[in-house]
Amino acid sequence: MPTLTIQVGQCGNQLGSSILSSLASPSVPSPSSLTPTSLSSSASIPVPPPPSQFFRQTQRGTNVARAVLVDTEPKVVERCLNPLDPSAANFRYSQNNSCIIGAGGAANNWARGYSSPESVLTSTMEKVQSELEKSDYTPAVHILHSCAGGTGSGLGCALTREYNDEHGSKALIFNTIITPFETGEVIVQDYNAALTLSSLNDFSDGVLCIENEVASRACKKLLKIEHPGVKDLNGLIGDSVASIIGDSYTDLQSFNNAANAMQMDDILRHMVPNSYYKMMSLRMVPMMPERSVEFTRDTWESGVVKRLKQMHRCGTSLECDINWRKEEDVGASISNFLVLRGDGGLPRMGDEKRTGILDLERRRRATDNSTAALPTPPPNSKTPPKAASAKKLPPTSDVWSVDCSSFSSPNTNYVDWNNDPFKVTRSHVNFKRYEKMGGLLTNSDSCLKLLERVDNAKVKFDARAYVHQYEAYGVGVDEFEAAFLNLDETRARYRNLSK
Ligand SMILES: Nc1nc2c(ncn2[C@@H]2O[C@H](COP(=O)(O)OP(=O)(O)OP(=O)(O)O)[C@@H](O)[C@H]2O)c(=O)[nH]1
Ligand SMILES: [Mg+2]
Repeated sequence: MPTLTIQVGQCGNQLGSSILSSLASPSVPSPSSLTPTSLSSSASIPVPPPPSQFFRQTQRGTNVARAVLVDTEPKVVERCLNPLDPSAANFRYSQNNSCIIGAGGAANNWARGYSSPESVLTSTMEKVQSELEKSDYTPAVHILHSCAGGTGSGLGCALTREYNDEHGSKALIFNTIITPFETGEVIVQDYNAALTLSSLNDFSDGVLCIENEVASRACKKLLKIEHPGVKDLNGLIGDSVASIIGDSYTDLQSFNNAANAMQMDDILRHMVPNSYYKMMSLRMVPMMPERSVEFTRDTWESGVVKRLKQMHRCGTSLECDINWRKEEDVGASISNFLVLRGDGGLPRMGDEKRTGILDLERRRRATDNSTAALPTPPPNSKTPPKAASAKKLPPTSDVWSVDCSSFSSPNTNYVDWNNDPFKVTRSHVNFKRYEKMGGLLTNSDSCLKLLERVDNAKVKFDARAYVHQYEAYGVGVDEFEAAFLNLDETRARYRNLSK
């Protein structure tokens, strides 16, 4: 079943491009997925196609995103449609699927984006409809936008409402939103964020909130990028989201058929069993500089899964903030969805038994000029080349049998009204260059920190600061008060989870 991506505003379009590019990246099938014939043959290792959920393939094999691009200014959409270096792109958008409405943006005003003329919504929904007609089912929709600007937040919410009105009975809506840095960006960002969250509470089926602040910290602390730019943030966020929504399976038997892959609808149904609780957060392990990936060996239970569990336990988004002394979950969870990708590993240097695979891999990379050379530590790398270490290596394990019971009840603190709070899916296709990786989607009271930021908006609102700018587009005192009430109720519900 397909998933339609709708990218709205600057952030939505740039981020959508990164997520789709990550989904379309050639992954490395792990050794266990190779048959003896393919190991001994001189053919290169087959690279699995990108998930058909998100792409159509043309007869010439080009991946075309099932996506609609929307903005109120042309620059970003045009860059998505016509990348600077088309030969480096691993997918493309359909030129007909873009809607550039107006010319000057929505001036960081949620109300201006939300109250876009009917014709704007109609022309966007026509593009959506024409994409829907290319598939047999009404797809789930993934809507991407920031919640600080005017177009992504306001128009993104209006499109969510519109899709819900037209297709809500048949299809689910998943919003991925970017929350702004806590200070120093748009002066009315807290208003825009509050109005966005409240509106999505009403019309979306699930909201994944990603904080720019956290992404930036991850780039600095884990990817060792001194001054991360938007491209760095999007690369990291794109990988994290793709690690969750890309094809994964409940067991090895279902792996052979792409139709069995976990779909966006399945993820939403699992994550949001009760429509009063729609907010999700995301974690990914490992995050490390590209140059270090090749030299790192990890384990499953005592590595990837244990670190994700401890991050979940202490409510932190990044591994560098783990507190290993915490022995119990700090809060209560409604649901968790864990995705494990990879296997016992790409061949290790000097592993005689795997030389055949190593040769194949070397040959494959030699013909793939978009990938790095074979393992040789970069001259100034500060990361110790763990892979080349002569120390005892962990035994090769199999992703299909990794024990994830630390996420099951009672090892994790779940609400007692959800009978099926934990799901794990897997794939032995490696995610990009990671030998083993895990992504974790969580619906828990960890969203409270974000909801507390709404208080900043209330302080401004009490002084009626900038409210007239919103009134000019039909969002006045009553609408603000209704939004704050909506979010106060959401906050109270999440708070009560731990009581
Ligand atoms: N992670 C990430 N954040 C972005 C990106 N572009 C903008 N932002 C954030 O998004 C917010 C601004 O929203 P934009 O998406 O630029 O605004 P817009 O939706 O185009 O709306 P207007 O320009 O006001 O019409 C700020 O918090 C930025 O930090 C991006 O590519 N990636
Ligand atoms: Mg803009």
